[in-house]
Amino acid sequence: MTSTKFSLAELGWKEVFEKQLSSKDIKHLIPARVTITHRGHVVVNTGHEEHLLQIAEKGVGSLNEQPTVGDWLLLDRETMTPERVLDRTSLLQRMAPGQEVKLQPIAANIDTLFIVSSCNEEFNLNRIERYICLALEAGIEFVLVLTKEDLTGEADEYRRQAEELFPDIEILTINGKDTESVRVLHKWFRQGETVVLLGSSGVGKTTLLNTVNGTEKKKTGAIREGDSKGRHTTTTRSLHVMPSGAILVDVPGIRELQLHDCMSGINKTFHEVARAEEMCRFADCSHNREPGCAVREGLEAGSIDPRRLENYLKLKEEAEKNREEIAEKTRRKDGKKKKYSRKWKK
Ligand SMILES: Nc1nc2c(ncn2[C@@H]2O[C@H](COP(=O)(O)OP(=O)(O)OP(=O)(O)O)[C@@H](O)[C@H]2O)c(=O)[nH]1
Ligand SMILES: [Mg+2]
Ligand SMILES: [Zn+2]
Repeated sequence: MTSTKFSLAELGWKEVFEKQLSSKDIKHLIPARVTITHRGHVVVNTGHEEHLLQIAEKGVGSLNEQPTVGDWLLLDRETMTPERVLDRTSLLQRMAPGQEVKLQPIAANIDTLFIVSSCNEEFNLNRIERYICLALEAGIEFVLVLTKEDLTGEADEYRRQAEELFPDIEILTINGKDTESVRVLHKWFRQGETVVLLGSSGVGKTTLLNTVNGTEKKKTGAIREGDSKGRHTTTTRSLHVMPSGAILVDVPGIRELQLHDCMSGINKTFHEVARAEEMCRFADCSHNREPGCAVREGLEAGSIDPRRLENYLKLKEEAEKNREEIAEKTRRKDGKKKKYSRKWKK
């Protein structure tokens, strides 16, 4: 973000945040929005100035939550140390990649998710469904943005396939490098509203941001020839106020979006499968040989797509497994804490 000054409203401040401040808070604390997250520290903007804050990576330090891009923090007026993360209007999170069982916040206080995918081999219906689950779980609007339409004669075919994913799904095919072409996105660029761009590396998230912004400030990278896989050009999450007044959040490419505790999002995304499943005679129906299996009937009648059924079952299992693992870890941690506090009391 540049040094331009903003009002809090321009940074996305809303009444729901204002309401969380007591009169004592207003006297001693000032709000600031997280605009950049690095390992171990974040950059926040108060509207007047930017501050670099150290955030303990293990545990949350003195804060009630680990802040992520888009979060609103309250800072001590005198020392500028963060005191509190305000309750979020929405939170996008996933299982952190790697061996350790933990959650990773992606972005907070988001109004719209742009699921960015491109009109080439990267396009994958199963993957797009993961992002839809994430948006519906968080209760935010989503739009499917298909980039690189200029590189293919088959943009309409990609669009046609994606139309099957959700009733009235908004799909935009664009050339992210072209100012005219990205104009269709402006409908979602409302003053003070925050849009996050998520998708695999190389699909053109930063390019889109630059075109909308009318600058070439942020680095974009050429993708490797042959496999259409990006090089992970963007390495930090960052929040940008656009000339239109909208706020765009750019995130490094996501290799694997592992869902956590996402049942409501999954049921909404796969509404036809979930509805059929409810009508199966047995509550624990495996949809194989049981009599009165509405899912199998749906498959035979053609009202359920076998690909969607398979992805639904896979995501459900994954989200449930991750939920259990996180819950187990939290129990273990709480157990440890209790043990220590007991020792302390003796
Ligand atoms: N022809 C064409 N090229 C595009 C389009 N969108 C992006 N590109 C190119 O694709 C490459 C990757 O774009 P980036 O914007 O860096 O991709 P990204 O999604 O930000 O990637 P990460 O930061 O790694 O997540 C760059 O060479 C862009 O110029 C498009 O719509 N049409
Ligand atoms: Mg990028
Ligand atoms: Zn069944």
